[in-house]
Amino acid sequence: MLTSLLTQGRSAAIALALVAAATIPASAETITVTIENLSFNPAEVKAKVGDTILWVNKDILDHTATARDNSFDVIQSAKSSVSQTLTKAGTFDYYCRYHPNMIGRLIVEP
Ligand SMILES: [Cu+2]
Repeated sequence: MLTSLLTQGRSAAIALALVAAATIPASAETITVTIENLSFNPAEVKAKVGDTILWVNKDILDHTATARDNSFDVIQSAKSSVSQTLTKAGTFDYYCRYHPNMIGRLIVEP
């Protein structure tokens, strides 16, 4: 069925896309925070509960994203990525336990 729809050309494809957009609920997003040269970029992120933060550590050092209120403590090994699914709403200031002047903020809406 999909193949036959695709062969009906561009207008059918656009109609299919519009139907999909109307019927599929907004899904969780993945937001990338890159760590490079001992800083989080972007340093402030707005997200929603259910979204995922993909921490991409480009440094040759391990880092952490540690919430000041201890809500989370994500260890970011050197030259690797780690995912964190957001489960709690709030404004979370975080820092790196190894380099405490590395700071950032996650604003998580319900
Ligand atoms: Cu660090």
